[in-house]
Amino acid sequence: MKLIFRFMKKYWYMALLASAFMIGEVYIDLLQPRMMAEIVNEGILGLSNGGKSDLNLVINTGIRMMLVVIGGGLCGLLSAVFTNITGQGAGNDIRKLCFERIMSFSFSQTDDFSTGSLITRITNDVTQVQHLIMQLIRGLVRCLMFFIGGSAALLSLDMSFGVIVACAFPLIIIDVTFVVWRTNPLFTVLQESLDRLNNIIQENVTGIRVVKAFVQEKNEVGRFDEANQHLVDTQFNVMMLLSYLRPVMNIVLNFAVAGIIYVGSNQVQKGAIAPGSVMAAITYISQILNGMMMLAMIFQTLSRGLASTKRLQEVIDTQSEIRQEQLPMEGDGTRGSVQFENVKFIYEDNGAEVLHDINLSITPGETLAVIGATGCGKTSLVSLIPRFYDAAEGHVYVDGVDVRAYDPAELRKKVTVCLQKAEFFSTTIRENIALGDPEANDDEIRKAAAAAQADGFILQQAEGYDTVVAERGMSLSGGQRQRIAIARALLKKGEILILDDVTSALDLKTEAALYAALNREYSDVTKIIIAQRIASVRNADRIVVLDGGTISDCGSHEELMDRSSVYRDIYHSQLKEEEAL
Ligand code: DUT
Ligand code: MG
Repeated sequence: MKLIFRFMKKYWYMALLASAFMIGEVYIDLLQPRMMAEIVNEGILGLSNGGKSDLNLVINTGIRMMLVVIGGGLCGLLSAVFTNITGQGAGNDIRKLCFERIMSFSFSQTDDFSTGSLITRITNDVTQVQHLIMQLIRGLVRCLMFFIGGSAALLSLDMSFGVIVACAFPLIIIDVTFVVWRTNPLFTVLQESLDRLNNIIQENVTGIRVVKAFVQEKNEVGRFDEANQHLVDTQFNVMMLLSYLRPVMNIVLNFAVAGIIYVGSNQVQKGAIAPGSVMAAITYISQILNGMMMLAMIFQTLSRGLASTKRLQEVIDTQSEIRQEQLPMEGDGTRGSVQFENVKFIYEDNGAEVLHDINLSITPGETLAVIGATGCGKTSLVSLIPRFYDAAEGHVYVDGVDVRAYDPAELRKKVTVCLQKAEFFSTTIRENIALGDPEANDDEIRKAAAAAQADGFILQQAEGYDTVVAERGMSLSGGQRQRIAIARALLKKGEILILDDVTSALDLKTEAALYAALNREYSDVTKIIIAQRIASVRNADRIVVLDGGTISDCGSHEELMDRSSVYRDIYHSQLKEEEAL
């Protein structure tokens, strides 16, 4: 609820207007039975005119009624407009804040929520909260007005009708309470099964190529069906419970109407009330009870909306773990140095200890290569530098300052990572490269692309730099994609450049040209290069051999050939592969 009020604050006057117009609409609805009674009592039966009907009165009142109805419609329309402004506005604000939060999440926080759940929250849950807000300012007012105003109008006709309201009221309350009580817990389940379904859809749509390549469509459809069935079952249960409402309500309503007719005709015979007023009373009782019935709908939206509010609150309350910490900011005066000090790293979501006892010092401008078997922790090691993850123990320093002391955005300006898997946005090649520096001019973009050995093939594309690439970069080959990603990283001009296995899809000649360009044009940048092939790393200043989650050795190619058996093993196995070719 806190969340809702917080976001409605900005629109309080809109909400107030919406409620005011709603009150107007209901007031007019309640006025009509009275005018109808007047037509019957005075116009037709002529009760105060000795039984002489009065056609003029019928016409006059009829016209008045029509005008009033138009006024009521206008109020209803305006109320709906202001309600929408409030609901959409607040919903939009919540969605924006959630999106900002999600953008600030660390990788492990995103893993914790799961992407599917985050998508459900920002779409479906926000919609539920919007419904809730709209119900609060419209439905609740409407229902209370019908109940209070309707009862007042009914009792003002004849106090003896009070008995009927007093009998019907508890029955409806019991009905509503029962349904609300039973459906309430189901809404959380409902959102969760929607999460699960969205996760499956998301995985399969983004991974459709793999699914098809491995002919897994049947399996995946099965997985989808299962999750979908769960959703359907839950929804069915909710609907079943809700369907108790109507019949009970109808029975109560019919009895109430019969009661009004019975009490009313007695009163008419006693001369206490006019026949037209009994007609009005029948309309009032159905208005009152329908108002109560709406209460059930409101409670339903309320519990659904509250379940969603909780889920959104979770997102909003999750402060990014990657926050600047109060640590000394004095550096050692270097520009582009990195130190690992007794670092241990664990993936929190599965508890896997990936790295331990990492001690490493990288000097500015150095080219450091990291080599090691697949899965040995190379990517994990370098992701600690831009703080994609935090070390479990020990410290990582950039320019002599603990990475935790930096504003994350500042740190990531210094450290550029070219990820193992190149991600693209569905826009032009130029803009995909310019992501590295949105202010860069064409010359700078071309220069970065040239160093990344990408300029040549980009110019060969149909529209050169303006060629639009697909989201997953599918219109390009693997090696082309990697080179565009490298160009993007080079354009950023950080102090430290991390290339995570980005040259694996390049032929040796292109790779050599890339390294030559890096040494020539980016000599002051510290380069950390992860590679699988010895050929890619042998010219690096130093090579780190990662084995069993720790640094087994570090030195130049010659030194390592001399003293590291792990390195020699890698070397010989690759040599054999080459010979075998
Ligand atoms: N791991 C996780 N969770 C993750 C990522 C990796 O538990 O989100 C595990 C898998 C692996 C280890 O950490 O056993 C190291 O993974 P990393 O990606 O660092 O290995 P790599 O050396 O970069 O492997 P590759 O050469 O295949 O890129
Ligand atoms: Mg890796």
